[in-house]
Amino acid sequence: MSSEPKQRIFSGVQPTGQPHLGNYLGAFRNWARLQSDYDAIYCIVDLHAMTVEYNPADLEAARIDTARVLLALGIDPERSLLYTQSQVSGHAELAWILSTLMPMGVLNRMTQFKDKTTAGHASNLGLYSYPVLMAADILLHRANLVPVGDDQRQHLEVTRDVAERFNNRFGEVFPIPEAYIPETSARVMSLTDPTAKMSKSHSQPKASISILDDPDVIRKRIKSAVTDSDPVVRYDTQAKPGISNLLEIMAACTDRSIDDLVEEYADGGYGPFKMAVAEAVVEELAPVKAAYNALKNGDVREVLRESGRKARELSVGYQAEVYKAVGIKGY
Ligand code: AQP
Repeated sequence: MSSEPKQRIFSGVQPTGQPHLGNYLGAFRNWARLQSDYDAIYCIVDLHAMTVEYNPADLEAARIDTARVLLALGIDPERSLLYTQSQVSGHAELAWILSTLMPMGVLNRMTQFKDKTTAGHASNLGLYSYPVLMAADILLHRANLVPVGDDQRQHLEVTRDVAERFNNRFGEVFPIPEAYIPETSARVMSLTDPTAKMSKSHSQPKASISILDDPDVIRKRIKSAVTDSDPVVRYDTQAKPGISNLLEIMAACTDRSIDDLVEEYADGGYGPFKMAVAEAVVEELAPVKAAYNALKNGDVREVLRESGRKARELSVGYQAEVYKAVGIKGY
């Protein structure tokens, strides 16, 4: 039997609201699945959530609720760490060091910053340097693999880039992490505008499906999802972005191929197809909602406290290695 240590995975979620179907299919489902083969660290990235306007009075409830959703969908604190970013100061400390290696030209190309500022968010320095903090999250824990949705692909490239810059300048400290992005549903789109991604911060409730929505809400949202006027079910993200999105969602929820679904639903009209998609989503999310309700009185804070303590312990040794490499000696 091999005694090779398991590879490390790291990923994060912002406590910015009720997690949605996109978070679940694009990332969280893989977080739960990968736990048995990897040494997994999952983080509720509250410092990232501060890069856009937020209400301090709501942050604690959002952190706890996000943790509860993650536990409900199968993150197992006996096997994986689950804590909040602000519990471990190494994230912010490493972000500072990495920022000294990050060319502004690289950050100027980030589409998320452009999208968010165009959508009306203030263009503050924290939002601009969001990818640097994300790189620090991943590199602090020496992650090899990062399960994320497609929207984080560009930030992962930046993480790899800054890790290489650091290693070239100061010696081999960081493994170069790989993105782990699912083949279907890597970018679940809004139900009201299928050219934009589903996101927690979307102002229209009808645009997304929360992981905890009641079955009837899920059915209504999918029934009213924006599609097109040619009632043939076929996969074409340019001509039929709404139907293509629903096909991806159904493929991910049923583990069937898109071709297989098209063969079954092509000529039956949009109504029956949408009903089938809704039932697939309801079935996929039902166990998560049941587990979430069962956890309502559980002590989520104790999980965060204990994982945070372990993550802090790990990070101290890792950060010492970084400080030594950059020439900062401890006394
Ligand atoms: N639509 C999506 N499809 C697939 N994966 C997605 N992810 C996010 N949206 C989709 C993935 O979910 C993980 C957590 O990301 P996040 O906390 O940044 O989620 P969000 O929904 O994007 O959050 P916000 O607060 O609403 O932010 P913005 O305004 O950026 O959309 C990540 O792995 C992400 O890839």
